[in-house]
Amino acid sequence: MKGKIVITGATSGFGKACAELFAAKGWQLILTGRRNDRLLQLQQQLGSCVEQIIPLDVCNRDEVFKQLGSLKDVDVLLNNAGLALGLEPSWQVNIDDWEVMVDTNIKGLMYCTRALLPSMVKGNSGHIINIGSTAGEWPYPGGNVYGGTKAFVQQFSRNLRADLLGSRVRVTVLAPGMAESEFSNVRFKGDVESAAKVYQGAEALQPVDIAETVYWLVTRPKHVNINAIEMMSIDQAWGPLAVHRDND
Ligand code: NDP
Ligand code: 8X3
Repeated sequence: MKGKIVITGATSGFGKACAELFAAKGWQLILTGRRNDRLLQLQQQLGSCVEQIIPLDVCNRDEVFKQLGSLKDVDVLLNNAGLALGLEPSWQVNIDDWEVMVDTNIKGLMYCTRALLPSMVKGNSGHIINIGSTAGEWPYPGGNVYGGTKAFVQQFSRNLRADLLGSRVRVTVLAPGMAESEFSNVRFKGDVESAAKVYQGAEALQPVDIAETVYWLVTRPKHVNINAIEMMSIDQAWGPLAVHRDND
């Protein structure tokens, strides 16, 4: 056995790709997500590598502490569960969507971290990898609270490092740009046409690209902490700052 990884949001996209890659590399997996049917499918697919599946909503604080707080000998916590909802300007947005993003991307990530960190500190070993986003660094119209939650993930990761100095517990924030997963289906609430348009004509990052990067991160020598990685598809880059002109 190479190590033990807990993956939040393993039922799709990056989390699922990580589960598949880490299983292929001989790791033990603890897989979580809300959709139990998908967890069961993954368990069947990956066999004995899956130590445990835990149907879990990361927003449910008591459940997170109950389910993750008692786990032992975890080498890696991949805080991946997250979502964007909507792309409307902030004055038109559904406030419930904002709350769900805060509850999931910020509070859920906090709960999972706080639940698992004591045993890592006690064992003086472990690695927390937080999935941020380019949206946490680079603003765009409609990114409002989603980008804000990912900026939290970035700064929280750095602050964890500051707290953990003197221990051998590592922390990394991994911030991908546009990647093809169920992310846009969720963002556009099942509007598959709008979701498909996000990736049309461009070669987006694929979940396996993120999984390979996560694997690289955890296989660095133990004295090496990669603080942050930002990665994008070759077909994505920054544009000029926007300027409103009266005659627009
Ligand atoms: P997917 O929609 O494919 O996967 C999201 C995962 O998060 C699912 O497994 C889902 O599981 C889980 N999840 C969502 N809400 C909850 C919750 N309340 N409790 C537990 N699990 C939850 O998208 P991605 O794989 O693309 O997204 C993974 C992460 O990467 C997210 O944090 C996202 O913000 C981030 N990201 C995505 C990018 C992209 O372009 N795709 C780029 C940069 C970052 P279930 O529904 O079963 O609970
Ligand atoms: C997902 C990437 O650009 O849709 O975090 O916000 S983006």
